[in-house]
Amino acid sequence: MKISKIKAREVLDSRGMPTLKTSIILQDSTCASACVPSGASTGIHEALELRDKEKRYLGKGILKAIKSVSLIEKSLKGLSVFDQELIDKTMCELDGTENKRNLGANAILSVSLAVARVASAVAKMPLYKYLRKAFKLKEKTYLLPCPMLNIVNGGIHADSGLNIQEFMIVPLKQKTFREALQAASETYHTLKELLAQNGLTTSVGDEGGFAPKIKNHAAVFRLLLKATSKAGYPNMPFAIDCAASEFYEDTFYFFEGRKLKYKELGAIYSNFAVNFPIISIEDPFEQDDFPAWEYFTQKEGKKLNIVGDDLFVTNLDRLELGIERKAANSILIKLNQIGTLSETIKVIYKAKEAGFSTIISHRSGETEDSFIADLAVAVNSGAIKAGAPARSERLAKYNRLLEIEEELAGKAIFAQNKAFIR
Ligand code: 2PG
Ligand code: MG
Repeated sequence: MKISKIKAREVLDSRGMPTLKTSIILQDSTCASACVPSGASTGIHEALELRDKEKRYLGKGILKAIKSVSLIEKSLKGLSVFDQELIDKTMCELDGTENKRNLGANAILSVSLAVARVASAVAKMPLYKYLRKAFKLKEKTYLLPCPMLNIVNGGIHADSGLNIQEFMIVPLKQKTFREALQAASETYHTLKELLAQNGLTTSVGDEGGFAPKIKNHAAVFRLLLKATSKAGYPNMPFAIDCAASEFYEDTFYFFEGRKLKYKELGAIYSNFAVNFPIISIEDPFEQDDFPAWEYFTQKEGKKLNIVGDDLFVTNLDRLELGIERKAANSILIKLNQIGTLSETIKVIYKAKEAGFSTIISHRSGETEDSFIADLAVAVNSGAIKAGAPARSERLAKYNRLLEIEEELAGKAIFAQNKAFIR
């Protein structure tokens, strides 16, 4: 089935900023669309998100990226939608740069995802099943990913004053995805009550988590412990995303009002992990501070999941460097950090081959698109991170997983402890 038309439009994301929604129309009029997300704590090595840098939308318009899609349309017209890898390669070649700065990774990704979606419609397959077929993935069984839900927002996603960007709960002891989501929701609402009782604000940050003004990180963990216990889930583990590049300058980390060297910061993290049920730490150090990452992975890598987000930016070369240097043991996967579905899948399988765990992730600026839910199931990623169990752009992903779990009844298992097993 061949591509006849590609149409991109400017829509708004969860922060009210422009992003692309792109539709692919086939010769028989079958049509499907995809939206792309947008980050705030972006890594410097990410593929380029093309923005207009003009007056409208405070420079954040994406009309230039829409023009890129028109150029892409000319090269892809007449190609079969089932040739996902050829389509992705054609777009990369048309762009011709390492970081997709000509056409923009946002433009390219919107087409890449819409192609997969329309192809799955033609194949009359759910997207997760189609992705397995299109990329000849070997998995035979299905794993429902364990959700990692960010229920307290800090860093640049909120004005809470906390250095750590995300405090997540990880309901991996539950038996099904549905039960895990229920446990997370009950904990979230219990936390809301506790915050109110303590005179703290219950307004939320960009990813739907609460954003109370608590300067002390340990106090947040204590509140989370209270919330999980009171909600009836006393053994629920936690995870954090430090997004440390945001509080790093000139070899120092500015954390809780102190100026620290990486070993001192590592000791604070280790201490958190002794005192609280933390199982996973994302971006504990700056994106190019390899000595810090190596040191910490050597020290804590047997006990903790150490996740590279800004470190790897879903980029094969960065991941290979990290594997070689033993700089982490887990990778966060974001489609828009690299810009095509084919490249993303390659990175996921490289990580798996190296024994890394994989976490499929949303961005802080999201849309109603639930593509990442299907992607997580297609590749049997043990985990998915899609924000709080609140706000529709976050729930679109979790609700899609509820649907998939139902569809795969008896054929799929919930990841539980397999989420991070290497
Ligand atoms: C992260 C993400 C998503 P952003 O750092 O992991 O939670 O944030 O999209 O702002 O980069
Ligand atoms: Mg991150």
